[in-house]
Amino acid sequence: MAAGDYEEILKYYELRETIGTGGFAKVKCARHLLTGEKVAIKIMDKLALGDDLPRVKIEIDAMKNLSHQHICQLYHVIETSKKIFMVLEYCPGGELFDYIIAKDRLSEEEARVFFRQIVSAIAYVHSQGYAHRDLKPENLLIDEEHNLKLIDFGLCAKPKGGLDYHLSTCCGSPAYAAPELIQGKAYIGSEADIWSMGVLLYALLCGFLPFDDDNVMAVYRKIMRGKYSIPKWLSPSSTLLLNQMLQVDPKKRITVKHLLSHPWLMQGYSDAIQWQSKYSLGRLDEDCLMELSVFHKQSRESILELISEWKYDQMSATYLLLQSKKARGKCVRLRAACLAGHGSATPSAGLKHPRDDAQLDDTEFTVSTPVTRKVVTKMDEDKENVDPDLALRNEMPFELSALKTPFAKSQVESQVEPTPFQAPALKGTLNVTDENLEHIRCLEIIVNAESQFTAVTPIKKHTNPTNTDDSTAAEVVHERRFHSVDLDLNLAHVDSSQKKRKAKIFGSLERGLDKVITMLTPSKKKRYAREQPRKLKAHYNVTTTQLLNPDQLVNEIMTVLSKKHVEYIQRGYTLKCQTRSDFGKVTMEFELEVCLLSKPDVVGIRRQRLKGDAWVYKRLVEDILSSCQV
Ligand code: H91
Repeated sequence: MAAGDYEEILKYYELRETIGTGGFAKVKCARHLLTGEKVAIKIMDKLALGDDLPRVKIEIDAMKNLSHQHICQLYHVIETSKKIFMVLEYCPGGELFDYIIAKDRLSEEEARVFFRQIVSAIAYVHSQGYAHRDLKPENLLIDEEHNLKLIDFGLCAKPKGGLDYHLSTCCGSPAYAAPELIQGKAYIGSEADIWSMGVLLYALLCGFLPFDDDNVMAVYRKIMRGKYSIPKWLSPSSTLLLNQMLQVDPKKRITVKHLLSHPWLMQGYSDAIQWQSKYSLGRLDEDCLMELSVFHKQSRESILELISEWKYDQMSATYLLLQSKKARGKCVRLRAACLAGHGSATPSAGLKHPRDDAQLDDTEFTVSTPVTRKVVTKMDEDKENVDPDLALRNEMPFELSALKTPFAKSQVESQVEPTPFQAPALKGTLNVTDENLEHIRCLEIIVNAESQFTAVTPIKKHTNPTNTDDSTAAEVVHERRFHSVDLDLNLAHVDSSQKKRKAKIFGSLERGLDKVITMLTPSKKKRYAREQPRKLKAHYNVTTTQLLNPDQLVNEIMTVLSKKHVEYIQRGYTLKCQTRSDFGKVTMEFELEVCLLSKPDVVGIRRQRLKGDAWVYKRLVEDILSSCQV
């Protein structure tokens, strides 16, 4: 990344790791310097956006207009000559998609809790004259309180004459697209959203899609017919609701108004779904106003006036983040973290904030010297021994990290003989079809006397202007056509016992690994602190094992990745993986990280999709993990 492009955003935020990419956007985790709050920043490159630039403007306008408890909050928009940054509410629970697949499927009760929130968000979106047009579990995130937040308004529409007016652009993901939309007919946005919600509800209750095929045209044919299977675990009331939503004729489809008090959604609840926004941008919070007023040494009234403009600038962001802090029971307090040279974030130079000596509520965020932008956090603890400039940017070029990061030891070095392990019920049941898996290349890693591991070839950055992430690009060493393993995890095509076994993959891997007995050489356990994998909390994106040797696990995963021709770059205990299409385009990016979990003390594998189709990712990662003979 060119430093100049990020100058403006770095005045207010400390950027951290990339958490997602897709289209022309990259999403990074970051911390707002004044409040210490975690945020997500969607970064778009204007040049790469080209003709899609107006879409981004529509998305930003929509998000400025929409403020709701189940919609991801926009805090700040920064536009520079080259980039557009959207600062958004951070949702630590990640995508609903990952949550569903980790659990196989949700119980009717849990699905109802989530679906009520989805109906609430969509009823509100429609009430504001918008249609979302890209509803899917990947676009619903889980927040700290386990509530859903709708994201990605890039495809939304606000018909000029109101929501009853017809739209004509066919957009969204094929599997969730309404029949009238794929036929290219004029359609009503809200009706198309209801269909997608039907597909979504089916995915929640079943863990797979109602209309699925490797071939997009076949998916379309299935959608047009509107026939889907009803797994035996679906209750009659769930089946009825799905039927009402998945009506091919949009005029026969249930409306959002009827959903608000639908019997299925009311089971166990006494009130209809509350869709009105609980946030009011009109009435400002006095405590937050006062804190801003003290911090900026301006009257309450002038601060109130500035906030009321809702310019989605640093003032809006600071107010909204303070308010969110307060709502979470944290102290409404701004930090003097960015005193020097940080534009509008700067209170009068040389003057001390009246409460600068006060105890900070958030111990993980301690303020360093005013002249640097560096903020010391818990997350930085594991960065000792690292070039401070790079650690500050949180982006280490691969070459450097290969030299500085102690890598998992090679098979040669680690003498431990892994106990062969058959992933129960999985080995032999997975097939990869040629269509399904793209031709993938492999990056060789060798042992280097000095650095333990480093890449064989000099790592070159891709020159692709759209790839603004410094971290993942690597020169490919050799190419091999991939035809060997067959993967067909499309659950619609297998008999029910197989389906069950396949659907349980993430869970069964854990149980399988439980059986593994490994030895750990004490000398290898901890040579120095940075040889350790990260310690993470149990999360549904983490598969637990009962292994004690993380190095062995990393090596095992690397072997499987090479076998499956998935390109990867090793960074410590993280494997950054990618697949490509026949044409060399990166189709999928994901990370597998070997980590340590406590209580019980086990080794885990964290998985995270960064880019690519969620369901294809699911099948591939299931295949990789089940092939790990650790
Ligand atoms: N997908 C369509 O994976 C593939 C953590 C995480 C935490 C987030 C907050 C906002 C957004 C993403 C977050 C996030 C893209 C966000 C909001 C809007 C938007 C986009 C992202 C991924 C990108 C990373 C996302 C999930 C979706 C995580 N993400 N884990 N907080 O348009 Cl409005 Cl693209």
